[in-house]
Amino acid sequence: MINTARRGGPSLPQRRVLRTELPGPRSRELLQRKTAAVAAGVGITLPVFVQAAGGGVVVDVDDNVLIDLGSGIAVTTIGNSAPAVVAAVTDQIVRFSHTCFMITPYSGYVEVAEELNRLTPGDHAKATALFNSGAEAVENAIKIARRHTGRPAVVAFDHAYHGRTNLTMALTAKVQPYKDGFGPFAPEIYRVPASYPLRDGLSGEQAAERAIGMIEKQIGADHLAAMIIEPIQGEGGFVVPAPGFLSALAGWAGDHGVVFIADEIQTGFARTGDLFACEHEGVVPDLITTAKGIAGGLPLSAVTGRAEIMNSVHVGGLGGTYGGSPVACAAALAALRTYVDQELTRRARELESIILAELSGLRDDPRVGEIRGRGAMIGLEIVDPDGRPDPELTGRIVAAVHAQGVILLTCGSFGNVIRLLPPLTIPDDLLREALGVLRGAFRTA
Ligand code: PLZ
Repeated sequence: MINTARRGGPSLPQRRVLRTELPGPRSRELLQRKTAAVAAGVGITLPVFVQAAGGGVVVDVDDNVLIDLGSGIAVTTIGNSAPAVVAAVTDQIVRFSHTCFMITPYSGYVEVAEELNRLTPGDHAKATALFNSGAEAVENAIKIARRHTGRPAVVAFDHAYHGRTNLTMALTAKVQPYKDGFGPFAPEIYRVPASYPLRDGLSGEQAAERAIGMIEKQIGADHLAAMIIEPIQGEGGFVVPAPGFLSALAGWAGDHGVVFIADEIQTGFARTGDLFACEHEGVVPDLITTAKGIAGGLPLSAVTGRAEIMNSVHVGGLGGTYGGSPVACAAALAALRTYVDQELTRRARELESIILAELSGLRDDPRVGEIRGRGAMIGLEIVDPDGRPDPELTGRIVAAVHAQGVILLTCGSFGNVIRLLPPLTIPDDLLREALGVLRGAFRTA
């Protein structure tokens, strides 16, 4: 039977089906056209071209049905083509597609701002500005922090990832593939060590002391506008800092007039089992950047934070042609309602229990240095017999998983972390099946 599904969403049959080798003939043909037409710098993890997706599956153009453990890098947390998002987008696009909020505004933008002000950590007065991509939100958070403080310097951390634009490349730690040959980078960015319990063995307080000591010696708090940090590092390896690290940094920032920015672009919106990962540590950031899961797959990002910081920018100082597009805002309102109404934080915790139970046998495997993360954001750090990062073995395991029709991503400064980011709409049995495939790949690799 050929799967003729052309529509996605949760009603797609939720089972893995392999009809061809991967990639199949139609995908291979498209891949050739891609190679001829698309800039070579745009890489591909798994070259199966998609025709539909929803729930926990992705259907390719050869009618293979793959299990999705990546959510398009933590974007389709509420599932691909979630019905509420489809309805909201359809309704909006037939009314108007664009006016530019800075020219003639519309209510959707305001409503998204109100929702984000309400949902993000802290009861203080807040304001929000909307943009298109995660990197753009990070850029704007830094602009706002500099305007507010009148200071130039910004601190980022080892293993950080904040984007691919010029300023955000400077904030991002890893040279390959993100920065190689793309300099010079933005000035006044300083990098200090993060907390990486598996590798540094430090408590949260000790790691914070190390970072703060360096900041005070090498930059000086008086010159520092902002400190930006991912509460759980994403691209850097799903590194959960030792308890107390984030709160010690936030406390120090607060004492020195430094704007504390939580980059929750990957961790945000129920992914980690709370609406925002900061909440696990009781940390209330001054500014928070969000994107990815915010709008069910449409491009939208935001900076939300203390009203007095956000509003320190002169009128006209923030914006962009498409920022807070009416279609993306309609999608975001539907997505944000879904997170709350369906209590998806609880669902993320359920997925965490399933994942940890299914992978418990790997805890004693010497090749697995650590299984870590929160909610539906779990990583496995792969190591060699001496405990050093083993990207080569990681690549072999992931390739074996891909060949079995499971979409799986890696991350980590050393390319040795397997990361699980399933959509929260994945059925339990499908998730278990995908994790069985992963266990099988450990046996054969
Ligand atoms: N901040 C914490 O995770 C995006 C990058 C994929 P954009 N992460 C996926 C790639 O290889 O380009 C990310 C993030 C954190 C910022 C960003 C940047 O978000 O929407 O990709 O610009």
